[in-house]
Amino acid sequence: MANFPGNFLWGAASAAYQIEGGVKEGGRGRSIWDVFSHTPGRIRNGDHGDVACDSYHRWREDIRLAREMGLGAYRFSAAWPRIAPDGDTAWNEDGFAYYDQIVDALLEAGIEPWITLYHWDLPQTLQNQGGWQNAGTARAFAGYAARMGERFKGRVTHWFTFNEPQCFINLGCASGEHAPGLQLDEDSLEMCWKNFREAHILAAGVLHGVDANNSVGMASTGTVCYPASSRPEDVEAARESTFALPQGVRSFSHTLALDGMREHLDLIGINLYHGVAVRMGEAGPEAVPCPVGGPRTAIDWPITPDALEWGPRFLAERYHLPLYISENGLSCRDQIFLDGKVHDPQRIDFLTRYLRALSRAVDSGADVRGYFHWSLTDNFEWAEGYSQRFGLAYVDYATGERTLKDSGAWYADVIRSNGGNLQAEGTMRCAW
Ligand code: GCO
Repeated sequence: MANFPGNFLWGAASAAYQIEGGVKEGGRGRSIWDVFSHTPGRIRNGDHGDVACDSYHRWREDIRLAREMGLGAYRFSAAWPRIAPDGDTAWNEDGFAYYDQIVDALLEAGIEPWITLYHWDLPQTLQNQGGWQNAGTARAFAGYAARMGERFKGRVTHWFTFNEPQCFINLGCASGEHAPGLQLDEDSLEMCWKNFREAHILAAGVLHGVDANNSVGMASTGTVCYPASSRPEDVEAARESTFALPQGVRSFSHTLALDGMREHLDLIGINLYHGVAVRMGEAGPEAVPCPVGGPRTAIDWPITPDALEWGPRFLAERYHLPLYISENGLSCRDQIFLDGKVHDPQRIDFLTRYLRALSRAVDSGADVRGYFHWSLTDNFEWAEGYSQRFGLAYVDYATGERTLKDSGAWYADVIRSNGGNLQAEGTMRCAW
């Protein structure tokens, strides 16, 4: 059974709007998520990100947690409206200064900062000018990327331009479940895709121009299919279904973001939470439904560890680029127990299964170089508000206090042993 390569990168991830709060501080402009979350009926329970985990003030505590777990890297996003409050070239020094502190503290702690430039918080001013339907947004994004590259040159060398274009275009502009809450027609959606692609290509170009050492990727998502059995025809059915041309705008496919982009990417980030079992039927590939009463997370996503083996394998075969799992994790109904701790055996069990699957992908030769757990702390889960807890650390939203969960201590062991503890019989390591 596998060992992860010696230089395998173990990290955790977050995103600005989900953790920062401080939405009116430090000269930050408004983003589409500020407006959307304050529109009645959009977010569960009327929640919003005005305070969130208050990481705008408590970022030191986040880094302390990261250090305690021994993370090799922390993937976080910069809020574009902190850097460019109106999305134009009126740069906001306070915004840069906020991320300066974080980057410097991470480096001092021996943790690589990996910055996502766009985790969905478009400056509202740019939305008012057409948002992703407007080619000007792509040019503005490239300007922002250039400034970020210059500011962090020599300190940050790993960049994700975009997080999940499949989501911000489909959920944001087609179904309207996410900001900016639009329901555009097919032609307009096509414009969004075109402008996003252009934005990535321009930004990758400027980041490489600023520093030849920069590695530029994208965090992509999509439906991953895995074979329902080891029969070669089921493997073929799963491979085919993972990349089948998407039917209609609601389909989430990696191909939408990654096909044709190879020369503009140094690495691929895969956000992967669950997949679909597929077998070869009489008439072609067919999905095998999840078992009735089968395991599911608190957000009701099925628990399908094999997806973390086959997703990376299929993407490695198709794109031939270094892969990082840029997000994987689950929400649980976490609580503080009477002993003051947060016991989350479901998370440890889930991660053990998924990381064992990932090690099989590595064994098979897929070039997977790192894993970022989603998320470092509990945070604002978009349309679900604060109802879903994905963190390795629990956040008491009333006080802002963070408590490392059992899974956080366990993940520290994963990191220390480079995955060695995943192979132990049974997985439970609970203090109770
Ligand atoms: C996404 C985002 C994250 C989510 C996470 C859990 O994948 O939607 O990248 O911001 O919080 O995936 O849903």
